[in-house]
Amino acid sequence: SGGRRPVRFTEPALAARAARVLRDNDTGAVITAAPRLYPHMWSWDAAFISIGLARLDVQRAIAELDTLFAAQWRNGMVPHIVFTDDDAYFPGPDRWGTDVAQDGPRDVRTSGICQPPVHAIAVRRVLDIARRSGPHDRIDAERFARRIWPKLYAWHRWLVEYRTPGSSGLIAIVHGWESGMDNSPRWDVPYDAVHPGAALPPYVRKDVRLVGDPAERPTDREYDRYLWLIEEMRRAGYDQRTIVENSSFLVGDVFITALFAVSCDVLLELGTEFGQEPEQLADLADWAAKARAAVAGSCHSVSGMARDRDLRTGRWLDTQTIAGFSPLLCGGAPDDVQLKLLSLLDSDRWAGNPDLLAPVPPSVSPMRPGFNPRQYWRGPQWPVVVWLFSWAFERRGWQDRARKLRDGGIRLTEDGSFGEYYEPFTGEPLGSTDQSWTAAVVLDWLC
Ligand code: 9YW
Repeated sequence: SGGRRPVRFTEPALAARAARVLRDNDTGAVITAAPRLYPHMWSWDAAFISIGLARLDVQRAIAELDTLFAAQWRNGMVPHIVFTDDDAYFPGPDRWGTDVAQDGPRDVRTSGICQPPVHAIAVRRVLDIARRSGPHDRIDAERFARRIWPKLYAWHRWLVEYRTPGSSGLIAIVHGWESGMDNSPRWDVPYDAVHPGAALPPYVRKDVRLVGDPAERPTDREYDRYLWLIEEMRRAGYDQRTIVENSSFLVGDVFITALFAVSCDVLLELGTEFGQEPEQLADLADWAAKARAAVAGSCHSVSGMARDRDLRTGRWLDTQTIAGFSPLLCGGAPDDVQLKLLSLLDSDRWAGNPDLLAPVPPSVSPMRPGFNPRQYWRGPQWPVVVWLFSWAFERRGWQDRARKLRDGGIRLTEDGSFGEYYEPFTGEPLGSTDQSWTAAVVLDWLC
């Protein structure tokens, strides 16, 4: 390490390397999230991975999403991890113990929580790529989109049915892992109220041995809380209503809510094209509108930044992180708020900070106290988050902004390491290397 980046690959060489990462991480059954650190299928990783795969092999992209949705719970939840039989990751299936769940899938073992709903976005992207790549791919991808649509609808309905408690309209998470931004300072206040009981079974972490420096990962104190929440869910038999009612962590996640809004839009477009039931299409329009209103309603009156809400205490969470820009993903905020957010994004507090190697937003503002340029979701840049904003900006018709983020994303990743996350000032890759979703979004940018 040492933060030096001697190598800059040309775009064709970078694309070839990205393709190789996806092939090397392919077990034959799934593409693991990362070679050693994450030897299983993660839900939102699989969505991004399928987008990258579509550039190489549409069949393989479809297979990946089919595998994920084969693990969908009978109540509609798409689980955050689908386990392979590798035991190098903790917590594995035995610790989760979801076999007790009434609604769990029968043939595979999974975790008992979910991750951000970006799957409709992936299906749309795979379909668009397949349509351009030839008649066979087009036919296969259209059949696939028709076939997976009801499963996507059931997944979205699960989020509305079980995860919109209270009146904020925000989609609630019951574990920081559900946000995909595990140890983001967004969750510090609600995690302070999680008190691991004496009954927390002992455990040994495996992640800290697999990265260059354990300080790039969450702390042991954080892990105790992560594991305690799993313990609570196990005890509740993974019954959703009980969990949402009693878990010591319940937070309205504004970033997930924004992604949900735009994913509902996309699913509505697909459903309209493929002639799905009018009532279901109406549901999607309704859910999108409500989610969008909830995101707009969370914006701080001075900064304009969107906020999460602690649903146990009813308090807004004011920590300024990348999630504050959620309204830019889904739209719906008043014009003055949107302008404020765009100029904040461009400013030296965020992507315009002159010391950044690549002008893309870090996970936390480099001007914020507590910003840590090397630790996970507390400061580093994550290519996959950059991809989401560039995709959303393109969809919103902001071509120049989309292009700038894409170019910044390439600048960040052109050393060819496909880091899990990056030190924003030096561009040093951190966490895992050869991370599948990083390779996938780079492929999408380059093709
Ligand atoms: C963990 C796989 C996952 C991502 C998450 C990220 C990390 C797993 O890796 O969590 O054990 O720390 O936070 O968003 O899906 O890439």
